[in-house]
Amino acid sequence: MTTAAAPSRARTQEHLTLVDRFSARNYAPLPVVVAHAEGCWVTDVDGKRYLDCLSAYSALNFGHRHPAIMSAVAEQCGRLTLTSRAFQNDQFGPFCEEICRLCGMDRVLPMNSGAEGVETALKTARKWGYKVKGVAADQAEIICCTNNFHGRTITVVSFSDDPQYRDGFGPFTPGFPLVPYGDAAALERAITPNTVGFLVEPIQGEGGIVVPPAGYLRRCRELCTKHRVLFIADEIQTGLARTGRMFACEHEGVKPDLLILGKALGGGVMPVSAVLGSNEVMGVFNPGDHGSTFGGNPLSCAVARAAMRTLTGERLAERAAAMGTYFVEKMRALRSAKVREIRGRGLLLGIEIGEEHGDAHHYCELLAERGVLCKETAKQVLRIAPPLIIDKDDLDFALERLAEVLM
Ligand code: IF1
Repeated sequence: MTTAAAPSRARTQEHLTLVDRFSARNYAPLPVVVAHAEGCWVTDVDGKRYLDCLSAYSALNFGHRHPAIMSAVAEQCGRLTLTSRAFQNDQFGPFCEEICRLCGMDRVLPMNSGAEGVETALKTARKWGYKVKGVAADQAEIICCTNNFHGRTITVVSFSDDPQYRDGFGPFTPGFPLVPYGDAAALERAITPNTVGFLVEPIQGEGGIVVPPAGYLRRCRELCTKHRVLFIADEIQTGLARTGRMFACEHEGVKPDLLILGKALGGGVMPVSAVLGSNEVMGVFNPGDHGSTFGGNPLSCAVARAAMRTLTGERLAERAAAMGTYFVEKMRALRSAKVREIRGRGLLLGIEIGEEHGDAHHYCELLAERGVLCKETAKQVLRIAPPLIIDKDDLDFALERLAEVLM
């Protein structure tokens, strides 16, 4: 009896060979070479289809090439793409108004990558510390959390506690003491008269989809208010409907002093980040203090406006909450002996694999063979973060394959 020929992976192999020869080896991606994508599905160069359960680490909350976002891109590309901030452009003012209203903040400073947004928030907090709070020059401290991930610049990895993210990149930027994530008492003990900010992820993504204890964010908010420390929420991954609310801080009724957005703000098209705050905090900037060539460019403003319209128009936060509840219930019903814990909020979910059953990357490989793409986080955790437009049929496709590899 002849067996069906294994599907050709010739084109895939061609691309893997090119990348191996010419790219720096700063990643070890799954051997999947994507050529086309639409909605929640991608197709590789050899024609194999996969359900995308990573969403480019939550940058694809709307799915791939969402029609409303793509038409905004096409329309704007037909008129104007870039001016620099040396001049104004007709997308910038409306973008600023719309994002401030969405976030309930007075002012916004737009940047590009998430790390640039984090750096901008750190500079804002330090400047506010010196100019408004009255901290002595060069003494400002910003408290961060263990197990954090806020990007890859030298200052940001200066306060990482992951040896790999720091190895070979010193000397590091001072002024960033760490406290255990989830421990508000430790935060209070770490605050000094020089503390100007507290930087926190409402849920730690790369740290392993770690949801803090109930009340933690609220208690930290109270402590920041009491000690006049800026509560800085890094919602680059958790924000914009991913966790079932527009912002993850809303799960505890917390309003940050500085809000950092990125990833999905770019509509799955281009890097767009933003820092938002009150007039008092964002008022520390004078012309020439800070900026970037592409920050606030007309194309990124048009894409971000379309992204915000889509988030609210398609009620994606409610959808993420409902689909996330559906997924977790079905996943728990499997009662897999290999699964130690299922955690997260909305469609930012982590499936922790017991160490005796191998690491999460192994299951990512098994799932990719079966047409589901996801990525491990913190070695033992399968991160499940599909586009927020996903429906139950596609979630069932993922659940069936998770059952195959975990039962
Ligand atoms: C990589 C991780 C996720 C972020 C938070 C800032 C940034 C990120 C909470 C910086 C970026 C990305 C970076 C990407 C992989 C991915 C990631 F695994 F690295 F940690 F999502 F969990 N704050 N996260 O999650 O934003 O400069 O990348 O636009 O570097 O491998 P960026």
